[in-house]
Amino acid sequence: IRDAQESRGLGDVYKRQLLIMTAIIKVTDMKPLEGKVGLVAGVANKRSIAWAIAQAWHEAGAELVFTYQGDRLKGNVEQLASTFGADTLMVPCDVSSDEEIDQAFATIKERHPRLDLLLHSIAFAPKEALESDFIQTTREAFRVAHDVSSYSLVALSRAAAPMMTQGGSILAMSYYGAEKVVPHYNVMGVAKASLEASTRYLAYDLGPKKIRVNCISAGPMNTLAARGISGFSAMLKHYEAHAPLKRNVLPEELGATGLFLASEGSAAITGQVLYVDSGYQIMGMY
Ligand code: NAD
Ligand code: 0WE
Repeated sequence: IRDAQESRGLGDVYKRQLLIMTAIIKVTDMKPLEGKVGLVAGVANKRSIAWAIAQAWHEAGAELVFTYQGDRLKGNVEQLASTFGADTLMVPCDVSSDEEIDQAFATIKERHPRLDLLLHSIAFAPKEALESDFIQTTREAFRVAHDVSSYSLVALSRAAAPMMTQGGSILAMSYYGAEKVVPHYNVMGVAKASLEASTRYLAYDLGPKKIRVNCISAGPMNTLAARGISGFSAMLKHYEAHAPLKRNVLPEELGATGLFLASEGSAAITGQVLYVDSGYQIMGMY
């Protein structure tokens, strides 16, 4: 368009039109996240929700950086992320350590001074806290659940925000247990309520910098974090029977919503929790 404006001569009408047409074709041909840089935290394996959203972001043209919890997951993440290119940056980052977060962002900043997208797809509570009654939650289990599953969003957002110099989109994963009692979800439900409230306060802080912060609240997904949770397959069956859409959610559907929340189509959406749960959350009686 600037080329077109600068071609001034009287005989240049056609040349001008041609340049405008070329610019329009270029823009309409662009993938929605072309030129964007995204940080993805929370890939453990190919079933991870983070991986589903990373694939959608990648296919939309984003360049991605991955953080992983520790050496135990390094191999998995390398195998997956290197399919996006051998030079894909992967850095260790245990979010319960301020030093690891600082170190990770220092490394990321060297390669990518600007960041546009951040995905937080991380949760942990000590196993016994998800097995006993909520009332038995220890001070330590409560602390760890909130530290890893909620505070980490604040910490990662604070590190990422100064790099989001052209605005940005921050996305975190939540679950229905944040707003209603889901037996055995226990302290994780309380931590998700904290994550969702943090999303709103972060959205308020970062709005003036054109950084949006939202949550996807996903229906139950068959991932590593769900494995070993007793009665999990019964939960999948329950959604099939009772959710309005009478089916469970597919990973690629979380990818599609993750892409929407990262793209211009959601430019005026911030501080929200978007349910991607086959409609389950609207039900009052089943
Ligand atoms: P997942 O096990 O694939 O992902 C969880 C991730 O958290 C792992 O990559 C793990 O390494 C990471 N993690 C845990 N502690 C960490 C720490 N200290 N530092 C850094 N990373 C740490 O399981 P998932 O189901 O993909 O979970 C991703 C997110 O989705 C979580 O926030 C979870 O609560 C949420 N979610 C899951 C479901 C479900 O049914 N699976 C439903 C709704 C929301
Ligand atoms: O957020 C989650 C699970 C997160 C999670 C999973 C584990 C298992 C291994 C957090 N901490 C741990 N700690 C471990 O030691 N989900 C939304 C999946 C989930 O977990 C449940 C659910 C659902 C759904 C637990 C009880 C009831 C329902």
